[in-house]
Amino acid sequence: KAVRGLHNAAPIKPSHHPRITQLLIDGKFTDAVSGKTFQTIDPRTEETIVEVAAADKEDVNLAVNAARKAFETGPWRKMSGRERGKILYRLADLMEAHKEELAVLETLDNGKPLSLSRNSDVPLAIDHYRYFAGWADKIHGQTIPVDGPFFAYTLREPVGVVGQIIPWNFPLLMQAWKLGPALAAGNTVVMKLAEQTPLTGLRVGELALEAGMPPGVLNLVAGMGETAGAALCSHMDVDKIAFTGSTEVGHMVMKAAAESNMKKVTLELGGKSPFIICEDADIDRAVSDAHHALFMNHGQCCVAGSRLFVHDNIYDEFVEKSVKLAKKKRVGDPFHPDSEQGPQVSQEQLDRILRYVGIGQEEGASLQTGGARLGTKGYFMEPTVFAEVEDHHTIAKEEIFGPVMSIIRWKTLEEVAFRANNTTYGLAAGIWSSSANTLQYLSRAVKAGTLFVNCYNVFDASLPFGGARPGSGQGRDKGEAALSHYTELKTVIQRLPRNNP
Ligand code: TXE
Repeated sequence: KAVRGLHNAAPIKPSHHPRITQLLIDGKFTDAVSGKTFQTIDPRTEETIVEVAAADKEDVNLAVNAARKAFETGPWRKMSGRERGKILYRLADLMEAHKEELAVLETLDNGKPLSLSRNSDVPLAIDHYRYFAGWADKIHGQTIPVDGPFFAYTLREPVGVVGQIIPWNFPLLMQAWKLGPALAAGNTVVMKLAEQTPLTGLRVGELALEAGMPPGVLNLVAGMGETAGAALCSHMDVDKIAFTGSTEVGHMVMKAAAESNMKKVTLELGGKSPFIICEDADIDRAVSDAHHALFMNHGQCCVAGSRLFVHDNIYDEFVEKSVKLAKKKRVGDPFHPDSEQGPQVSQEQLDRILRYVGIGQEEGASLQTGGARLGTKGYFMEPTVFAEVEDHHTIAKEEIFGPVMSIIRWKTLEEVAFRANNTTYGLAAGIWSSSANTLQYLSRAVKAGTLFVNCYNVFDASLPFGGARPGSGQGRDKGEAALSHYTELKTVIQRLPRNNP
């Protein structure tokens, strides 16, 4: 049964409501110093879900002070890795015990289908805490042979007070990607949650306290980027900042770090990921993978396969099948069990997507389906497909971050590899072929931090993730690689009483 049209129906009542709306500072939930709040909006109805305390510079200062005190004098750093790991495992268990509540709050705040929150965001976030809980007692240095009567070795120590800023597209998961390695390594954290989606992050803060995380180890501030976010980036007592968000703000984060105390910086920024479909691909599976690569999470995905390069010989069939799939997509209330696409997160994002659709048409791409807002209430957008997109079109160059597929033609492997790389981004890429030689060639030729081969959107906690080129940022989230950004390597050289035997 199609649920298109449900965007106009009365909204389904969620089974859980947010309770936690204050900032978490030094182990306590508190109002902002200014007493100010902001509204978090239900993207289905455009109505306020709840008012949330709006952090500003003073709150960030308090949170950083609490994190500093907890780092220098609290039990966290002195605790064995195994003890810290136990607390992270407990957090994961508590999240599991409250998984339905977390899924409901995530959908309410972000608009993604409840099935996606339940089957993807929540379990992936829980997995992530468990994965890094397992690392907590396995972070170690090396012994290194040196000339002379010395014993030399390295220690991996926590960096200190870490600032983290996350976006709204995967609120729980981005929180987990950032907190997992930072906490496992013994740092203390001040995290700024996205202003569009603060609800699940705050609830996880409450669960972290329940799991036994000492006060000041995890501080959560909700608030605007220009105020709370900027204050965190420029703070003189923050040792490292980790950011996920737009490339534009990534520049500001780096600049603020450089102009304050030169804190360490890792950035996970935007993308314009190429997905190259070869003529020998299993066409139905490739169409389905390309569909999910782009439309997953309503296109609000930094790795979205938003430059779909399809070989000339299969182009027309591919477009036809892709359009058919997009037309079948069920858009409606994300709490409806049949809904596959809910509303975009905000008016701002919806406007931005519609603007890009207009530019695509003006510049001569062929709109095959969609292209308009659905209904008049809620940020619902029609699944949209453009064909005959050319490399110079704006929609082939800039991140749209919405359910808008752009299908581009190619003819030779060398040419498509060059065109795929002809961008400042390099977050992810996909290739689909049944030839081992072609896959080997493209796997090496295409520049990307993550390459999906005959698949897309696989996000295991153990796999490093990040940008291979400046426009997509620097450093890696996830996997063992993430730990290197949250530890300092200390080299210790000790004189031996006599030369080695
Ligand atoms: O991002 P922002 P927005 C891309 C995507 C999207 C576009 C704009 O293309 O359409 O960015 O989205 C905080 N100092 N991505 O405006 O502003 C902000 O409060 C410090 C890709 O939502 O970058 C939020 O917590 N922080 C991306 C976070 O930055 C600041 C995911 C991200 O918001 C700040 C999201 C400042 N001056 C958007 N200004 C991805 N890589 O997945 C804002 N923030």
